[in-house]
Amino acid sequence: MGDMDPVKLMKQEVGRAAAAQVKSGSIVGLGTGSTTAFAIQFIGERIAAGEITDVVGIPTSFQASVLAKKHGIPLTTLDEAPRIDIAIDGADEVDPQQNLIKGGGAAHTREKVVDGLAARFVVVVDSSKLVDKLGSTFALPVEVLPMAVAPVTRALEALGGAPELRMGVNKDGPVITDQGNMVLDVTMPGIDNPAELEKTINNIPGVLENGLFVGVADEVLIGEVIDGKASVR
Ligand code: ABF
Repeated sequence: MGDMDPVKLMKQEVGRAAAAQVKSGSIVGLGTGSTTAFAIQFIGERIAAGEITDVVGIPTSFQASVLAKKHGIPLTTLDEAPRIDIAIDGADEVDPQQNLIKGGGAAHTREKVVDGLAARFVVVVDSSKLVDKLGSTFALPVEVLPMAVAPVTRALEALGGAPELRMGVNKDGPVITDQGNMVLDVTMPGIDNPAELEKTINNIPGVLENGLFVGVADEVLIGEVIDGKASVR
């Protein structure tokens, strides 16, 4: 396996497998995160090699836009695109029903728009993201209007959550999303009914979107390393 870190190898292989599903003429939802970054790279390589043509991307974040431009994928918008044929995106947790927690990259609001519109939403994860119950390893991200952080915090606590304002890399200030909002990461002991919780949280005034993606994924590609070799299932 050479000296490449096994997690990076998993992400690379699962990104390659997702990119292989993109057909000529497709409108592709481009997700956010380090695993999807490989899928974007490999889509770009397939375009450059002439393997696929007439592919355009719809980005889910400024990060996805920058990567798409770097790898030569033309971009369009939801105003222009009549449809989205396939969306490729990462996740922070995947349960046995293929429900997801997303938002580790603070991009889940635009991701849910794009991933939800896609005819086919393909999730790319390494095997460490698989859980029996959502919320068991990853706090649920909730995008919140800055003026409403305090009341939303109280409402999430009333639901049994333990919300924390997501701070930036330098820890001096909060993360600001592409929409100019803040993120509360809510530790929830195992989520029993993600469909109900997703609706309840989005009904709290001041909440833009939460990271529960219930019944959205069509396929989950799982990268793993077996006997030193990366494989995808
Ligand atoms: C993004 O990808 C986020 O929703 C999710 O948190 C993240 C996963 O990142 P990575 O692939 O880097 O683990 O879609």
